[in-house]
Amino acid sequence: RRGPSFEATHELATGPVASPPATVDGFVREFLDQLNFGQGVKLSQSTINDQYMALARTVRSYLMASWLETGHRRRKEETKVVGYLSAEYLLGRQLGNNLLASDLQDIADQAMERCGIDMAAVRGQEVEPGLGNGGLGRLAACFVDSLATMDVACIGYGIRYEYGIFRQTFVDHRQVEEPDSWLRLGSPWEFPHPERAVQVGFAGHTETYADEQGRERTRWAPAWQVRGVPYHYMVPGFRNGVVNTLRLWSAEANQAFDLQTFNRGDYAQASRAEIFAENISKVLYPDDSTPQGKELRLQQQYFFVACSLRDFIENTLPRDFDLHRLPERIIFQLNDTHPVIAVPELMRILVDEKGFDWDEAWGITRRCFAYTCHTLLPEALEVWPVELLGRLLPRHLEIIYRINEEFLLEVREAFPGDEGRIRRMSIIAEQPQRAVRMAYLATVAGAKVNGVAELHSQLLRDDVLPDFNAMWPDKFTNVTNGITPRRFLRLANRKLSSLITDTIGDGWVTDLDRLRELEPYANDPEFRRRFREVKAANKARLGDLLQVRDGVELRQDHLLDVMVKRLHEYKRQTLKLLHVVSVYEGVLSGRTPVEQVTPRTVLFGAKAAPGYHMAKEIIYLINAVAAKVNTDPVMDGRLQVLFPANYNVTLAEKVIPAADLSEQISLAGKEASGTGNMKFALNGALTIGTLDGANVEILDLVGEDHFFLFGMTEPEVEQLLQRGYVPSAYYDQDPVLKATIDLIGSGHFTGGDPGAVSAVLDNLLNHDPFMALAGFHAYLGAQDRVERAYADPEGWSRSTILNVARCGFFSSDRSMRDYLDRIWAPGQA
Ligand code: GFP
Repeated sequence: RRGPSFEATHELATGPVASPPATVDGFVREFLDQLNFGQGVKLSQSTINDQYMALARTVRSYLMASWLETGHRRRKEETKVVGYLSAEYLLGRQLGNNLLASDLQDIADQAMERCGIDMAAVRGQEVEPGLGNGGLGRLAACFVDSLATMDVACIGYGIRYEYGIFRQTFVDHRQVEEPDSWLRLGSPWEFPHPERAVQVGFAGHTETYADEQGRERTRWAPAWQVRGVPYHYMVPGFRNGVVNTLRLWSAEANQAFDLQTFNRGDYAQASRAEIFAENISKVLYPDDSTPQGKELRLQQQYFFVACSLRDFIENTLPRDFDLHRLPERIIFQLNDTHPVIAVPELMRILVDEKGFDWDEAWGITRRCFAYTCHTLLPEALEVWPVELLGRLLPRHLEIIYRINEEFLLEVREAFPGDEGRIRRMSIIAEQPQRAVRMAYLATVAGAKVNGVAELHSQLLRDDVLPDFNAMWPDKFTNVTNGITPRRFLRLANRKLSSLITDTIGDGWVTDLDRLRELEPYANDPEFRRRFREVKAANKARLGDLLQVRDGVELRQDHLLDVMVKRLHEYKRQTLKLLHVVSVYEGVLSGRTPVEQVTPRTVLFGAKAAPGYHMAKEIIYLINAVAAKVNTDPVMDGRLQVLFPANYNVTLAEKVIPAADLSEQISLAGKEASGTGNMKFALNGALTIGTLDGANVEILDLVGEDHFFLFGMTEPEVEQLLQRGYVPSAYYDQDPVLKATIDLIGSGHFTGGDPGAVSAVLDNLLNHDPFMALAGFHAYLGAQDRVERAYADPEGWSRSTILNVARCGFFSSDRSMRDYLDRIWAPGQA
């Protein structure tokens, strides 16, 4: 297929596969081979996309030997595997990460230069696979990175959505969603394996029959089937020769189209089956406000776990493997409730297909799953109406009923006569409609259940699943989330990385606790100066990007105050906005002389779920306020509000290293953990935040002097709720809050039209479920402290350095160690 270099660098067929030589020459040769023989173009005629594809494939070929070797070794050693089941992976761009992991960054830079290629432009060509919504999906991506770096056997299982999270644009200040066609130009990182496709059934009926020994058995006769085609992605560890696999499933019709119908000329009808099947993996989280949407979502969930279980049992384990020993070889980690239908699926495989008796199968199943909960919001705990589940997966519903029946017997035995408890704990809810509580099913089946930060795990035990905790206290544990230092420090913040490495060596990249060694340097004026230089350079880099990407100017002399995360009321973007408006209103009304305003740029990044009306109204209001504040001469340019559209991982990598202030201001008891909070602290921003999620642990580690804490604690929130929360009382009593809200309500930001903001204001004044008004006063106080601290650059730098030095705990490598110790430990198999 290729030129002579192929023979020279690869042993064919018999021997191990070797990578091309890691020299600039070797790289150039491989790259040109890929361009010529892979893309079919000469360098002189190649487009940027050709160059990107060829470069990606070149990097791939360097990782290939490690990938094959890792797979081979895992099979030989018969290691226990972590099967991470996640409906989302928010991977970010792959090229930079894979160059970093394979230690080819410098070689690639030189090779491209030699070929006259603009490396930055080539990197910019990559469209990130946005196969996730927010924190949960990004966490999955961090976890698989860490597991590879720690050489833990892991297969990440998920869905290869043809369209990831929508591309956000703003039209007249409002969010408009466009399809994210990330595969339009092809993805060089995926390896389709249609020959490993598996069948997945849906609907139909179940029937009983007598087997050869005369035992009564059940089988499921699905009404229709689709093919799940796996696409493999490399997950390289950091320079350790390990490459794990991410296996994402794509749905295809068994029969592409009906030829007879096609020949009759009815083309639409002929392709119906194809369209129907392919819809399953078409879009990430389709809007589920319609019944059709809900059903599709359940189809997605069952589709990917059925494919994954089948793949592991039939294709990954040795052919003659004794499934009694399954827990020795796999632990399926359920990333939230989306994959929980895997529990009855494994039971179905064991009982119906493999002939296990029920108790035996249940004993195995209970040791093969563990469940991570990521929320505290009751509405985010999935339930599936019995009617829908029974129609789509009739056998699974029967199995769930039986699991529930036997579980409730256990409860009765443990708490005799406590019928109230039995009703509360049932996996089947009776009100408002009969429905399966997926979190309960996961808790019953899971060997362990964990929350994602200390506070969250505690609230999970006390408030969300207290009855289960009473029954099985040992089942519950905590693993505080983490982030990968490779992508979010080493890759995103090259300058800070170099400074750290120059100071303490490079061991921190895989042992983030070593950042502690930076602590003494917080007192070193020269180090502080260099630290500030890094921040300034990152700010300039972000400024350049925003100029090109969004046509806006980032003021380099401003405090950069950042709130990036998905748009949700509980995260309280409105509280941040009220602060902005209050600063503006202060100047406008003459309360504050403009010279007293700390020059500040507030940068928002957020997408609202397409069906979440209030979130979209808040986006509108942010944009409307920005338009006014940014241009009103009264502010003298001292307050800027930027809201670059389409916040994603790629943008995050530029924004986070540039930030001075990190906004983590959710109402206490609502944010399960947060992971953005960790990324900012590790990149030298100070946090203004509440005692919520992992903020609590950040505060513990960095200390109160280096964190701007404000707001109620979770018990205080509860007390206020008990007393009766009346948001309008805060409005009536706090003149600044009143003036702020009145300015918004006057239509000042909306061309004189107060109606345009009434939904948000009504909600705030009359409901305010997340207590933004109650938090306002304390928040403004904390912002005053921010400004005083910022006025002392040496003190501020000292704090930021201490944040970096003390946050090594938040490496996802540590999270993975905790999962291994507390959940996946081989002893529990
Ligand atoms: C969810 C929770 C966060 C948590 C992440 C990861 O994030 O508090 O940090 O999961 O555990 F809300 P989103 O997917 O909702 O952004």
